[in-house]
Amino acid sequence: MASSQFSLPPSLEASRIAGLPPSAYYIADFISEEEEQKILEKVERAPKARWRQLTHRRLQTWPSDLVKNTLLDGQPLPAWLEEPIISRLLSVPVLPSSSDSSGDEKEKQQQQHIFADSPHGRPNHVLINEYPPNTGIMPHKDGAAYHPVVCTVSLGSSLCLNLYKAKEDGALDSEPVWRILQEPRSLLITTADLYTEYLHGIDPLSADVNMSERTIANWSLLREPSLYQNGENQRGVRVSLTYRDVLKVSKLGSKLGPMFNRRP
Ligand SMILES: O=C(O)CCC(=O)C(=O)O
Repeated sequence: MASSQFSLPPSLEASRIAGLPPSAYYIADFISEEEEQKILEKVERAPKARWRQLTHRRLQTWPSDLVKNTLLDGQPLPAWLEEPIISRLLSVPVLPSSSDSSGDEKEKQQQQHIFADSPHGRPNHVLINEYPPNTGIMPHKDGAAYHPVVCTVSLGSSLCLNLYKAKEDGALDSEPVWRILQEPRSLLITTADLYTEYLHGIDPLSADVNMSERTIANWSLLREPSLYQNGENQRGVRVSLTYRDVLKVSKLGSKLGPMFNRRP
């Protein structure tokens, strides 16, 4: 049954996408419908200068663009991108706590969240992408600027993310190795090998087709698989929030003052 409330698993392990290389997690109801609406309003009301228009897609970067893979320290993320998403993200341990834990150290490790090993212990950067139907993003890797943990919250509409394996010669198979369906209000986390070894992309389609338990890696974790019983997902406008920890943060931004790297 569809839920308008958020619902978190006891640990990410309970939301692991089976069959994918280590590690990907999918939480269908990461935020509530009300929270989704509030964030969509904030995205929509951002000053025009915040948007960067690409050929088919537009995007916002918060708190600012990277300069040579570096975040110029100066402004924090705005409150509406921090709460509730980041605190909720950090509240879910990666592993379940076991009843026979012996000693504090083991207990501590089990309670660690997904950004525990990242340089800043939390995401410090958010990319907002808007995908009307028939738009997507070319297969790519996210590169060296970020700690290899990517948390994507989807808003507004569902679509499929494709994962590709690059061949030895760098060429790409035209068919993805896996597809992950991202429902509105869901959180997808990809890490480790999925970050470094595989490419991800979104086909520019009006509808995702041929979807089933066999072809969609996270089918068993979907909120409402019954919506896609005919194998199709008609796309609406999907907005994604991609949370990452930028490895290099320069103090230069704060020294030069807020006017330097400020977007409105
Ligand atoms: O919107 C998404 O889910 C993917 C975004 C993405 O791949 C990127 O910004 O690098």
